Amino acid sequence: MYSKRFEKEAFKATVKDNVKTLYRKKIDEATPQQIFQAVSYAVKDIIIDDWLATQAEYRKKDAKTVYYMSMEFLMGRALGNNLINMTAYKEVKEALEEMNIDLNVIEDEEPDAALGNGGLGRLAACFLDSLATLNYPAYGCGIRYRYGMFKQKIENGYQVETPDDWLKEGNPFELRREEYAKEIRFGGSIRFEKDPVTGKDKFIQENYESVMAIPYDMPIVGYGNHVVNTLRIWDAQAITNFSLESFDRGDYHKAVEQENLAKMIVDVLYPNDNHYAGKELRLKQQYFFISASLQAMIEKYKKDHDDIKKLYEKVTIQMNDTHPTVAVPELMRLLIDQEGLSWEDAWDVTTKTCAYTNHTIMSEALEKWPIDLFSKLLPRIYQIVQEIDRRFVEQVRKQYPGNEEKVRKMAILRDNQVRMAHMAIIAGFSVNGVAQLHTEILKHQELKDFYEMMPEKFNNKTNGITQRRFLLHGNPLLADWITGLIGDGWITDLSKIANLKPYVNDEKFRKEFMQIKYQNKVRLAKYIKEHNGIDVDPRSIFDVQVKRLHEYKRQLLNILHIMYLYNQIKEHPEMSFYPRTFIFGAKAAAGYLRAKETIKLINSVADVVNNDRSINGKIKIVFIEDYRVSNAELLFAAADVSEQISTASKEASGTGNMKFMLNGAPTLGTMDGANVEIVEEVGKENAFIFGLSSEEVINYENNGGYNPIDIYFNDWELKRVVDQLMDGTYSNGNHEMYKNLYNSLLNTQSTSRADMYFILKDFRSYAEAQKRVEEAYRDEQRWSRMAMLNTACSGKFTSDRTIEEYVEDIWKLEKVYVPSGQ
Ligand code: 26Q
Repeated sequence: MYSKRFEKEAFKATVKDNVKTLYRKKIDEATPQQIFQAVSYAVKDIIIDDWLATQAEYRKKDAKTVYYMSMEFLMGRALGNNLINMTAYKEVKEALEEMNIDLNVIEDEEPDAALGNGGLGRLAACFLDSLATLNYPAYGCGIRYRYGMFKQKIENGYQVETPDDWLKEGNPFELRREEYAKEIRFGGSIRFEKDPVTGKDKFIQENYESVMAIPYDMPIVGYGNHVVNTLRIWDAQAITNFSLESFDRGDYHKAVEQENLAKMIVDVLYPNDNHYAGKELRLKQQYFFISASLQAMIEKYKKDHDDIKKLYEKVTIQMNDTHPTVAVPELMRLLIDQEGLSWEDAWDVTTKTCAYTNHTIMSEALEKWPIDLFSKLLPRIYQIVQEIDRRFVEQVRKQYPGNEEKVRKMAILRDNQVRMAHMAIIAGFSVNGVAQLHTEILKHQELKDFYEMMPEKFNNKTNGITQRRFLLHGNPLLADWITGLIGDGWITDLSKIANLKPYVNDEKFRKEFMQIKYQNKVRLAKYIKEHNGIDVDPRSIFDVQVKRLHEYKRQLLNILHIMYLYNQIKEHPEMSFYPRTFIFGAKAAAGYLRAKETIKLINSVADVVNNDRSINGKIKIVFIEDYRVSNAELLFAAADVSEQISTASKEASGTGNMKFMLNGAPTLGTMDGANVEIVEEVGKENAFIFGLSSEEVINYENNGGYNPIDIYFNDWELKRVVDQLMDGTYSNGNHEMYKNLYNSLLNTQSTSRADMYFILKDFRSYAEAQKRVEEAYRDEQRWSRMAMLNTACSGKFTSDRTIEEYVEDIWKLEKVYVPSGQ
């Protein structure tokens, strides 16, 4: 497709040229980083033509556009992915080989764009890939954090966070677009005036602070279709002429303050996953990128349309969780104060434009801003929220006369807080959960009252992942093999991967499948040797749990079980045991004590077990430092077992589970989130399911929890493991090191229930499921069938399917076909 532009000699010449103009060097003198830059600029140069052509075509077709608003885009690396989607990866690899350059080495020079925490941010990235691939006009709108997700170092077994200076060497794929800068205002007060001419109310913000928002655009390349969409992330800059003015007036202080405000706002991503922290700066970030994005959106719309009341015909806004929900009152403000619409007309437009996705039911993740903080920072926005709330409460009272309980439960403003989820639901025309089970829990538990009042808004959109990154790029051996058998249609239509099913019955193909898995395990073993200095045997079972560290995800259950296995092997050296490599990767939020203690525990157990010669290497434990998108690709490809062991009802969907499945790793998990649908697709005989159901968990919770003490005293092996947290076995005799973990399991502290996440309750069931894993793995025929069936049944879990459902049910977009830009 792009083969003309990637005519080898021409491409090689461009790379050489770039090295010369950028660094005044010959190619053989250039560092790998310099070659990365030179190659990336050569690639960007080609992308630009299609980028122009795409945007021109969208404008010509006057196509409806989705604005995907998200505080997080966990993009990972761009170079390899762009080459993949331009269908030029192999040609470029060859071209570089002829210059004695290894593309994989060059790819490793690129820092991950880690502008997100975990699932929610990576989902946004997968959605952008699918939107472009499916020919849909779309913008991703977010923040250009100066520092992304922190880099994790493990020192003495503890997590140490260091800043992620991802822009240090420059980002070759971004485009700064100064000319689209927007002013954003914070604080001050609102003066009310009647316009003498029109007689309309006017709201004038005074004594505010302001910053300029400068957009940086990143190309989002569709797979083999010449579509290039845009991820627009905003940087902040002080308003220079304003500072000068202040300086002239002797207000030097104010000028410096504005400079600082600008620096602060986009400085760093909040590294909390599934946890709300009511920090003023976070609200500033939210309003900053939302106001800028909406101003740009309206400006663009008005270029070609003159009736702002029909805005919703040409744009739709998807809010990625509540983080961008200030879009609701901000859109109202722009429509009323700037565009002169009445409240009713503005409300009509806003409620036809905004839609909301919920990603969690964890109460500690719900965004509730103190009114005091909110109204001071966003005085005009707060007035609008008050009016939205007033009208909504009026409606509730009308529909449920005398039922003040409903008002108390459903209002936006209550107990001196602004409840963002309520605002999103009230103003959104669509409210969706991210897996079937999650959506059902929303409808019948968490958001019951809203569901009863407005059932038509609620819908499910089960998450998905992009097979372009997580199979085609991350697992080239398997990708090529699949293409050899069933053709390459799966790359843009993953339902076709079901065509592998007939081959599952043929031992020859199962052997080949497992041979590829083995090679990927060798590749990972090499990475582990380089990064951890640990020798792992690629013939052992690679059992992988990689995800953010959170109590509800229960890494603690996994490591406690490993401690239990180790005790057993020590006690019965003769017992049969299939060698296992337990692999963890996880970042803990910087202030999350129990999460950090869990990381230390994993590393301490690893130290003891890995160095115990007496167990003959039957168990190895590896903690992958700095788990991120780029090394995740290696891990999924090499995994035998996918650990998805959250407390049922707590994991909204999970998306790592899908990446493992696609790469042929059966799920060991609870009936939670999208695991339920994975089992539905692959059959429960091809997964290892254990533990309480979500109903049972919710039942216990509604009745004050359960008592772990009985379990503790009635299961001596489990008791021994729990006691080992306190007896110094894994802490060189220090009895304090894991006391927070110990207490979380057993102590009935006044602040929270003991074992809130049902770890002891589910322990035996988990251990039995692990036994079944071992048994299944020993039977090569059976295991290879299970593994291959997982890949063959993963068709549903492509983000392409998810996006088509969003388009059909919520966004109502039309596909736009783009001629090549060359
Ligand atoms: C909120 C306020 C202040 C600071 C931070 C936050 C914050 C940040 C990130 C709250 C939540 C998040 C991230 C949530 C998240 O990643 N949720 C995951 O979303 C995935 C995609 O839908 C699901 O698959 C996961 O189950 C869900 O946990």
